[in-house]
Amino acid sequence: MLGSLKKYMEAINFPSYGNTQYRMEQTMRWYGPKDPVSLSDIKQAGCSGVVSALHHIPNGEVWSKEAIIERIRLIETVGLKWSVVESVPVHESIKTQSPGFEKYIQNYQETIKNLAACGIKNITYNFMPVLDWTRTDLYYEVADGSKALRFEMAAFVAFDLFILERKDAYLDYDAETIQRAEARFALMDEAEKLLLQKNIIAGLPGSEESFTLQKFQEALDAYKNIDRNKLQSHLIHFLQAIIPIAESVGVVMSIHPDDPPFSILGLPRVISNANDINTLINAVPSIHNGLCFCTGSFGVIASNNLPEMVKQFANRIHFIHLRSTKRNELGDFFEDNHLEGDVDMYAVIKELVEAMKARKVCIPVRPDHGHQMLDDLKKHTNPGYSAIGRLRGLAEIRGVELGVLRSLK
Ligand code: CS2
Ligand code: MN
Repeated sequence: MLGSLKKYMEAINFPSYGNTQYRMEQTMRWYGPKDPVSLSDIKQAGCSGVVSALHHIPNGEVWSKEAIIERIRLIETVGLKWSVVESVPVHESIKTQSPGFEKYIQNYQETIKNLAACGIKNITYNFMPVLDWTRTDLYYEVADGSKALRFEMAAFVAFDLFILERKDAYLDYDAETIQRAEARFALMDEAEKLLLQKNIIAGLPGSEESFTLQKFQEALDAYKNIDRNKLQSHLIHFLQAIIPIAESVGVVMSIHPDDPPFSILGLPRVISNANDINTLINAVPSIHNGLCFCTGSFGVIASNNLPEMVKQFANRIHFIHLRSTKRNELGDFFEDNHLEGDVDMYAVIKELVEAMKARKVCIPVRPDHGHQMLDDLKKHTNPGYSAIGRLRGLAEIRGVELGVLRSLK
């Protein structure tokens, strides 16, 4: 990894300031050949690597070496590197431990071995029940006219209570929240209701699942008897099965935090704060049991002190997602510009720079989402994954990193 990064830095003639050989490895997510953002766009954004996954392989199946090599070839043809796999999805049966789940764990182990055999050694996954990341609004217009992703609590609760009509959902909310949801729902026309439903259950980019309302309810039902402790024990069981394999083939595994980092639709959450991370580390201490440090996800909870968390888990952050959210007292949040919002990006990057220096590694980073802006607004884009918004985010992040590095000289 270091070798190719060094070559890249020589190629772009990056001057050496003190410890600058340990910089973040700049990447963007690439969804594969159908992604409207091309590999050469990503290269021009200044990236040396991409984050990719074989989305066409059904969730739970083994990724063959042939399929992996095909993807490597595509990426390397333009002079980029496949830095991180995001994600090898964890099949729902592993999360619920329903009959036959052992087979899916074996398949996961095979995929880890196949990726390692092809030289891909950094894998991200998440352990969110049913849904990957969740938003209510994919085109929320911010003050400058660009569009951002947003989670609006009243709309979300309205979906839960009045569209999904989940049994016992009322028990999860206080009277004020229910009232706000009623008022919000009363304002929605049919088109808005449909769009809201689609945004929540039809699968955002990167999610491997997409549902109809009925199938969605069935998926939720699978968690009827699974509380937080149980889900946590299923995660630990999974880690105990895959981390020794990852270790034996030199792969680092990184769990992505819950997004949003609180319970939704009565589903349990197990990776939302430092305590949750500690539980996993105590159960499976190997350094291969790592973390994808997503500031946008952790940052939604005010009590998560992000720079402190970087310091605390510095040894096992193998992948970084940088993005900032802006929350309010109602539980809403939207994705702000990377250097604005609630995340103290300077302090986070400073800690990351320290961590890389101490560990003598370059950790891959991606601007996790960006606004739809400028020409992006006229194009079909994957919400959160347009070229220009992420380009802006990455440019700002790398500027902050350079400033930190120079100041440490
Ligand atoms: C999302 C997710 O916030 C995010 O990073 O884009 O798709 C995320 O990549 C996955 O949950 C990680 O497994
Ligand atoms: Mn993320």
